[in-house]
Amino acid sequence: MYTVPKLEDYSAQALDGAGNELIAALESESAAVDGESAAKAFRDRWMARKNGVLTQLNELWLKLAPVDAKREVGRRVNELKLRVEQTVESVQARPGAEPGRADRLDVTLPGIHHKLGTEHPITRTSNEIVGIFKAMGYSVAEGPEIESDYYNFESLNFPPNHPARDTQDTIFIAGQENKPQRERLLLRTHTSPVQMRTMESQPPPVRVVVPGKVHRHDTADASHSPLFHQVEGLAVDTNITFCDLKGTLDHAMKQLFGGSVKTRFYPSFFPFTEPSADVQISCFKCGGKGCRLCKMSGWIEVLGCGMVDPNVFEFVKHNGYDPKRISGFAFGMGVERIAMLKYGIDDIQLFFQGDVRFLEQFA
Ligand code: 2NL
Repeated sequence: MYTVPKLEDYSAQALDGAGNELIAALESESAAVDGESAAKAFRDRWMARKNGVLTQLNELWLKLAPVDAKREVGRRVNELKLRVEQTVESVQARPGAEPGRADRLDVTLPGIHHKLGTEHPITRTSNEIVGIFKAMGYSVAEGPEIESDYYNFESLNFPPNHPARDTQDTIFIAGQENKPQRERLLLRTHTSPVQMRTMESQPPPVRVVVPGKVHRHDTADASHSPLFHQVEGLAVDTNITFCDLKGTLDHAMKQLFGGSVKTRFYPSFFPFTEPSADVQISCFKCGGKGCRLCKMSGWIEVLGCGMVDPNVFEFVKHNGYDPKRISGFAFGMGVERIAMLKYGIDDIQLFFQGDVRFLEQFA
């Protein structure tokens, strides 16, 4: 440990040497300071009025200096004093040196609680729907959100320029005018392209459900969103009938909304199914008597379905889908719509805003 020596030689060289020794001690001791109490001891050792290093410099160097050296020794002592004060100040400004930090660790305090995340209600609803069909032997497929015109439209019996395409409010990728129409890229408006890809990759029998994001050029409001989620399904085999469709979807709706709901199949139109139907469930809120939820009708529309149009099978005929030999049904539902009904949510935007006050209600 450094102690202030008495000076015998007052040459510039000797004063340099003594000053450098003091600075070296100051640097190495300040580097070793760790924590609040060490910082305080460091300050006292160097700056205490009584017996601090600076006081000793005054006593041993300045006061004992011969008259002709006093001026030069005083100048050097002042420089060293400044240096010591700056070092002490910087040591006390270190994090952990100020009162109440590193030296006051209370190990009995509770830990920092990190909140666990949870499944988004759309993910949960999508998984629940998919799970109901998995339990009936369906497999699950996913596919690209950027699709070709061929898979999104042409192969699904929307011929080029057919007005049914207008109902899809499609978002197209720009700058593809020089490509043949069927190769032009777009954001898929439904997950049906994945069923077409499934039929291309495997012969019948097929039982598959396809969850995923879909896109429509819609302005957002309480019931519309330009991005939403679908679960579609497809069953193809020999002798698949409309009865199979009804039984399957009736079972799925009872699983989803409760055993006491009834279903009815209301005539509709989709380009890719013939015949087509909208599926309605009896109102699970009023039991069919009529209320605000079912707009006094007793019935709520929940999905669309139908028997796969033979024109669709023509596109995959070479892969075992000869419409003379096989038949199939298909269906599609909007996941947001199902979730809004199940959880009594009146604004679709809540699913996309990420407001924790909304989301934590599903935790
Ligand atoms: C709805 C209606 C539907 C389909 C989707 C489909 C797929 C293939 C062949 C035939 Cl590959 N059909 N999908 C069929 C009927 C209805 O969705 O309202 N979705 C929200």
